[in-house]
Amino acid sequence: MVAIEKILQGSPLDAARLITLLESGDPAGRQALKALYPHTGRAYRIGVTGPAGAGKSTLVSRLIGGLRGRGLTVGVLAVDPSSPYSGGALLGDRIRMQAHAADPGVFIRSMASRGRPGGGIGRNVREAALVMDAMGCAVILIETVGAGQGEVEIAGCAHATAVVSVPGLGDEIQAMKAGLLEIADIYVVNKADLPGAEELAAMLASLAAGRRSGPKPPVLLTVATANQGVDRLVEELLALRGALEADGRMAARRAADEWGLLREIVMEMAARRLFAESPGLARLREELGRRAVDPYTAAERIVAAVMGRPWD
Ligand SMILES: Nc1nc2c(ncn2[C@@H]2O[C@H](COP(=O)(O)OP(=O)(O)OP(=O)(O)O)[C@@H](O)[C@H]2O)c(=O)[nH]1
Ligand SMILES: [Mg+2]
Repeated sequence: MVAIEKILQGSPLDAARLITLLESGDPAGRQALKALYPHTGRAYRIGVTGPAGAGKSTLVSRLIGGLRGRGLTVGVLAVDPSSPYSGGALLGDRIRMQAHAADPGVFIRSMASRGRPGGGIGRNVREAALVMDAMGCAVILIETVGAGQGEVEIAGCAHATAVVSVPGLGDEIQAMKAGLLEIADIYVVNKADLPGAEELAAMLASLAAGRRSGPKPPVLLTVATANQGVDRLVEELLALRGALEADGRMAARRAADEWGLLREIVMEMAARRLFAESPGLARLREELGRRAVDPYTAAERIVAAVMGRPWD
């Protein structure tokens, strides 16, 4: 049994259990989310994304400090983390560990995007975010690495996206331009203590100025290790929330996110149903093995049988 009441009271243990259940695709997890759903819809989800080693985790640890300092509870979802978190700090950072380790206002969860049965990473991220929302996290930080399609998919689960880049990654910035930079609401140049930060910031500012639609993303410089520029970033992220709410983008993004989750649930349910073992399916597999039928005709037969009508 999933302890709904305990999750609503913010129990990290019960929330973690439910997220594990949801990751495994257990129907009990879905039942629990039905009960929790009316208690969700309040959290502000912020994607923090960028190339490996850009300092995202260090920055997220600092953001936790800044948000907690403003009395906000924080959830963190780290997708494919290479350095583990503990209680609001990167493992190994003793001072910050002491600061957040016992803080009940911080909930952290890691998640692997590869090798997961029955569903894309988008659904897992969205469901974990819903659980954190229900347990009372006011802000949810979603850390993802890279510059590929997966990150754009995860960014679709966030209400706002901060794209982190660092000086000295010429080629990666080029690669990021296409996808990630387009979805950024805020550009962060981290490791601003290193040479080339100003040039990178200028390049991003000109990129922002060239955007065809929507507000131009601000460019902020940070030194996460020294906690510099982080307070300004927190202010910008919170101000952004107000701006998104005021001009209707928040409502549109929430709606798109809900629709994205629904699509993923339907796909998963349909896939299960389509491939549920049956004598007909076994027969078809046998026919396919003998090349008595081609895969296209076989696929049409499965879909037609399950959906109750021929497929076009
Ligand atoms: N010089 C400098 N180093 C930094 C800064 N921020 C982070 N680092 C260092 O950069 C390294 C990577 O930091 P992480 O926070 O683990 O980076 P990440 O982007 O989360 O890395 P992945 O999760 O592996 O993609 C660590 O050694 C940090 O101490 C910064 O502002 N300046
Ligand atoms: Mg990291």
